[in-house]
Amino acid sequence: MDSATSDQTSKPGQHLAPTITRSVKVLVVGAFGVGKTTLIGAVSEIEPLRTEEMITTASVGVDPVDGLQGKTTTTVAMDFGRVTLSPEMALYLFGTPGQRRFWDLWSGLADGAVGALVMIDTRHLEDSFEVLDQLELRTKTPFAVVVNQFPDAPKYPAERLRAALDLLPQTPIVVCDARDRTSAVNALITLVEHALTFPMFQKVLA
Ligand SMILES: Nc1nc2c(ncn2[C@@H]2O[C@H](COP(=O)(O)OP(=O)(O)O)[C@@H](O)[C@H]2O)c(=O)[nH]1
Ligand SMILES: [Mg+2]
Repeated sequence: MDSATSDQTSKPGQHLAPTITRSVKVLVVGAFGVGKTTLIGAVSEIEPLRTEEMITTASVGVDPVDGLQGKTTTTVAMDFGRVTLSPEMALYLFGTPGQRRFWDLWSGLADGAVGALVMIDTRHLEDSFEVLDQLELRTKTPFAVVVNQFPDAPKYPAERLRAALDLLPQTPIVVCDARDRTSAVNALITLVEHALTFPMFQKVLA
């Protein structure tokens, strides 16, 4: 994981390095407004593909915006980006909408993915219950929980979050700032290392 860890602040070029031998798919999931688009934008070496639409009056009452006063767009399909984690490995990131009306997409999107980053905002923990339930129900994907630490959000010790979210002892919990590339790349490395503990992914990732 040298290239990402040695220089996480600057993004490598647009072009995929010729040394890359493994391309793996990772999902980025989480409730509305947790920072999925922000995280993919912060890490992606290619111009992230975004499919966002202005929040219209049609989504008022459907998409909660408490605490997200600056948020004027909502992801209607998904975000896509790429990050090179080592000279050999590139991750392709698929940010998938968290709203209930998109849940049916998840199983298809999870096909072939080695893992999912589940983003959490501790101001709206209850929104994460549904996301975790649906992820477990619709996919068999290993996941890591990433707390996107907003300044006014409560800070809980990892073990309290583990209990509140009913996570297994081995599920990683990391705190990150989705706007910060180093922090977001570290969260992705944690996820890949976790996925490596699953025998079915050892061939793909090692
Ligand atoms: N303070 C702070 N704001 C953030 C952070 N991550 C995202 N935001 C803001 O929170 C809002 C929601 O983020 P967005 O990435 O659109 O969420 P998504 O719905 O999960 O894609 C945006 O206005 C971001 O600028 C963070 O780590 N800290
Ligand atoms: Mg988004």
